[in-house]
Amino acid sequence: DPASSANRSGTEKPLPLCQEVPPGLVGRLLIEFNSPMSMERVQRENPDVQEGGKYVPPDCQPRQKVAILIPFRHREHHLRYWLHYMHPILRRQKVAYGIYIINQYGEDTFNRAKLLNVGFLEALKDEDDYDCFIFSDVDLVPMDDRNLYRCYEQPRHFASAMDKFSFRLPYAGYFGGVSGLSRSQFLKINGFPNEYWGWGGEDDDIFNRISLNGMKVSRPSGHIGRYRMIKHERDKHNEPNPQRFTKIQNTKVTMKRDGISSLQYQLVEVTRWPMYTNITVDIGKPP
Ligand code: BGN
Repeated sequence: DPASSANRSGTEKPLPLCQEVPPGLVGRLLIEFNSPMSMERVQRENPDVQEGGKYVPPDCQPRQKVAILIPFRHREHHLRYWLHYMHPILRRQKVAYGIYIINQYGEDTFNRAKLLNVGFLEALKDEDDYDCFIFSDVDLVPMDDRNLYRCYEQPRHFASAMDKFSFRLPYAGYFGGVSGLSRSQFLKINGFPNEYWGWGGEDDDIFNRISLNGMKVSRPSGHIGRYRMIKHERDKHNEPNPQRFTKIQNTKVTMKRDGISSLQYQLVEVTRWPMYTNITVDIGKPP
């Protein structure tokens, strides 16, 4: 039982609730992607992470249980950096968490938001008591551990100051990169759209869903919401989606039918690696 610890007399004594602001945070972090990273090193430096990339604070009772979902295909090198930086940060933040890589099977057009819908259902199949879902791109690492990876009263946009946008929001309604919704916030918007194939617009559709359902995005301040993005070439099979401009005009109508309620997919494989759980899924291809 993670909520208690054995004392000397052999009886169990309940752990205190984790503090609202974790005491061991260090603030601003040096993040760089120059020297290559190995999975052996990540494992060696994170011995207290359990199989499948799960962690529970040993010294206090966490306030939330967070599933971190990463849409993925062919970015192993980014994943090693991401895990290297994120496991220690998440540990200091004192939440219970699990890391899920949602790997798109095959080489058809990429679909980020549909993969994240799959991640939501598969994480809940794995552990039915996740309170909070954080959706992160694999190439984004926070530069400050005070940017707490948990859920808030309102849907959260974490990546408010990315280096590639000169540490500012590119526009007021930007919801890309790293975001987080509680289980009830996610269900209230019928999850994410399944019909955005290729790059762009799905994050704007999610922002629209949030606003249309009477919620308001919350963000960390500009100096805490800073991120480093790993530079990379444009991916194959993820070309800008020419339909995105018209699609984001129609969220109000489409969100009712297109979402977690209409999600269809074929699970290909679930593998529990030491540092993460890999879920490979066939999500089909654009019509
Ligand atoms: C926007 C994209 C987002 C992307 C940001 C930042 C669209 C929809 C038509 C305007 N939206 O323009 O998906 O996250 O840029 O790169 O393309």
